[in-house]
Amino acid sequence: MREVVRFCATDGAFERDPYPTFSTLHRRNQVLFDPDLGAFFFGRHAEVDSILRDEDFTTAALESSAQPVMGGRVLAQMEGREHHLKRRLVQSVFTGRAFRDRYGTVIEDITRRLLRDCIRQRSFDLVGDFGSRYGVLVSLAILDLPADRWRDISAWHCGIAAFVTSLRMTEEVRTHGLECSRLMRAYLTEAIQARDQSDVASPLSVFFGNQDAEVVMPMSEVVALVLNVLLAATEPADKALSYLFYHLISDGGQLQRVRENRSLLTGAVRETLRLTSPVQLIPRQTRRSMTFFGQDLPAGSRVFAMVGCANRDPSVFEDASRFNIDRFLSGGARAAVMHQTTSIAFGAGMHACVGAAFAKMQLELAANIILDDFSDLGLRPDFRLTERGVYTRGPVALDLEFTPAAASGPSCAHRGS
Ligand code: 2IO
Repeated sequence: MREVVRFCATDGAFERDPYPTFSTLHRRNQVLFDPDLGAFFFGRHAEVDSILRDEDFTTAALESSAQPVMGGRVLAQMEGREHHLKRRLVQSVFTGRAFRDRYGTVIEDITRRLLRDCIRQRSFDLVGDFGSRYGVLVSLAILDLPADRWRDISAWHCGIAAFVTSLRMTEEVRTHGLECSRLMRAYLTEAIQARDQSDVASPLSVFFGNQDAEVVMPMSEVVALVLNVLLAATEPADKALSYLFYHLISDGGQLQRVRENRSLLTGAVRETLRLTSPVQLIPRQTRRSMTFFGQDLPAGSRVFAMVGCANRDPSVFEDASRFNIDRFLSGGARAAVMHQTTSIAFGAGMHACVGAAFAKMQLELAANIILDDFSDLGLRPDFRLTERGVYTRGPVALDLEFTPAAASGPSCAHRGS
């Protein structure tokens, strides 16, 4: 038997500084149990990886934690043929050459336009002045949804995300989340009805199924799927981008290296997602009673896989709490394989994030333009990093100073790759 340690995931101390808890879990053979939530928390890399790959850990918890605001089941709740077909559909729309050709410049344009407002100031907040707008605008763009109501959509998104990611739901969060969900779904239904049906390559057309489609969804399922994509693409975007720049700037040597050799950005993005994973927890529920890594778990136990903790496990990552942009790149092909088997930022197993490639592309596109537009970037001297969230987690703000680039227009050093 291993040691079960009482834990309160929602007491504020863990949210402020989870890192001592992480390192205790790495050092000792412990599992955390939050009696208030009735949930076990596993944080070692091997445990988290097993939970996510083992089908005896189900996603049934999402029925109460997500479905009420998603208006239907999300991909992660599906199994078998339905899961296979719908996942493949989403994958086909948001990956590949055609996707990059269609949306790459759209994402770049959004980034440039938002940065223009930031450049007018001497300093700006990469989260509040840029990232939160950027996240929702890009999500709307890749779904071919109009951008004019982005402020409402951003507010509804926050209410829905708070519902999905709250560990202990207050009545206020519940009511507000359900109201945001109602407004969001009404809006999406209308926007989807008004879509350009002649654009057969649009994600919305593809979701409705072309002539010989294997999967034909009614409106309610399309709305749920669109909301699933919208939420999953928006919620982590500003968090990942601001963490990336926080790490790069805090370690100025690496910022300079990336500036001069943009191909290093891929590794920097991956390393950011490992060191500060924007999605820290993934909920599961045991299908049957079992003994898991020495821990007895009754059937129906609530379990959280601590992704962010696993990604700092020193038995897997050398110098695990250091931001090392070469971690996944040195070693060529071997490193690429290593990365897939070691960082769990996008989950693992059959429900691993279907948008992982898109997320990395989006982050790289935006980061390249930010580096182009700001010839020097620094943290404002009075800035102190404050992170918020135990489920999804990110900097509350990132106050940056800069000297505007002398040349107008982007440099082309890294283009054409
Ligand atoms: C939307 C936490 C934003 C997903 C979720 C209810 C299901 C699923 C995830 C990620 C990120 C969200 N879970 N994306 O953890 O689609």
